[in-house]
Amino acid sequence: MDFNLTEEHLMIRDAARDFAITELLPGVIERDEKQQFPDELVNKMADLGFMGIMVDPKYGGSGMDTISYVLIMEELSKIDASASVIVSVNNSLVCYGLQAFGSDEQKQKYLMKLATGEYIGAFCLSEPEAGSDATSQRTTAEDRGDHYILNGTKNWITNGGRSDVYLVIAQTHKEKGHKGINAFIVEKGMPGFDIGPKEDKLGIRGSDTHTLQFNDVKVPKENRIGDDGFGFKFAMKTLSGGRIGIAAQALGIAAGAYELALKYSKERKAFDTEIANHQAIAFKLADMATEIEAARHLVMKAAWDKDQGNNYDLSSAMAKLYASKVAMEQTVEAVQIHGGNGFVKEYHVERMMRDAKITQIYEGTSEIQKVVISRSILRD
Ligand code: COS
Repeated sequence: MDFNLTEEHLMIRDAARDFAITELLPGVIERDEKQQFPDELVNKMADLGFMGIMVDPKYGGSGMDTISYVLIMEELSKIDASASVIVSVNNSLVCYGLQAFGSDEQKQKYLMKLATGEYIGAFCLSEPEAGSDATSQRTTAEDRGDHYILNGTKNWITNGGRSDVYLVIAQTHKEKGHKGINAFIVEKGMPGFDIGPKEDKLGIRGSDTHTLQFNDVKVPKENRIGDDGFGFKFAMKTLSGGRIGIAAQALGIAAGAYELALKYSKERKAFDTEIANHQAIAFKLADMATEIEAARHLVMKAAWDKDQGNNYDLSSAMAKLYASKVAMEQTVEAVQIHGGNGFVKEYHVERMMRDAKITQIYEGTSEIQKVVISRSILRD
């Protein structure tokens, strides 16, 4: 067992850290306030290879491993969780989904552009009445021979307005339950595909979240991913990897808030000494450091499992469940350590507290992670 990162991993982590500090930090408060999507910064992240981290270089990707991916996600998320979720969705839900399960033609046509950042991608599973209960898809994809006709609504779609390519899950054979579900590649601009207004959110306000409408959208048969009926398994397998990315995002939010709280507690004085010298604060810092380290181990284990070719359904669910809990609890503590300043935007921790909440909700709520974990341990 080796807990050391390789030279290459350290370089990748440092590159992501430098980028986050020099490029993401300056405008992060303003983007949060104005709900501004970081278009230019996404281009810069693409130049660094962050939009196709794990994609094979023959499809335009960086060819890195999952450990590199979580290192990048942690560093970006320490500063700007809105920017990091754009990276996460593009990498682990869209690029990975196409690389693992797409046809060669689909990879040539779409993955090349997604991995280089020329295109941005979105993953469309959630619906007004099917979020956790993902088999109850109401969006329909009627088989018309050489094409499908899509009808329905998708909710809370990250990168919803900004994407060029959308992976859409829909029901083709209702009577077959989850075995009747398919996944499709839908392009922006296909007739009948409409993007609804942008959501006004509590956190990750710089990311672009929309409702999408499909009204008789004609999708060519070659845009179906995998065999007929593979869509539900496609979604589940892809989401298992996505959960590693969101776990790393949660870890980064927690670690970023902790670093700010640690610095603040060594500067701010009360009762004639720095507040870090008061046990009430020192013990909070001790708990934060310990829980963040535990979360990091779970995130790394899940990433390692994926890189080794092990099953990572359980480890990714555990990593997401725990890291998101730590992110939520420890950002609240970071605000508390900052006292009145913690409630003020320029100190960053209030934004981190708001951003943390979504990590307990998207790509499977904490309750769903417990379903996955409990089923796994009861089955074994
Ligand atoms: N990989 C591959 N196959 C999987 C899988 C996985 N990770 N998880 C489930 N499956 C398969 C099962 O093996 C089963 O196939 P068979 O009938 O051939 O054995 C099929 O999918 C249905 O699984 P199951 O019976 O467990 O489905 P449930 O309806 O009970 O739901 C949960 C399973 C709750 C785990 C699933 O619906 C889920 O993850 N929901 C949350 C979805 C989500 O993350 N939503 C957020 C939107 S994306 S931001």
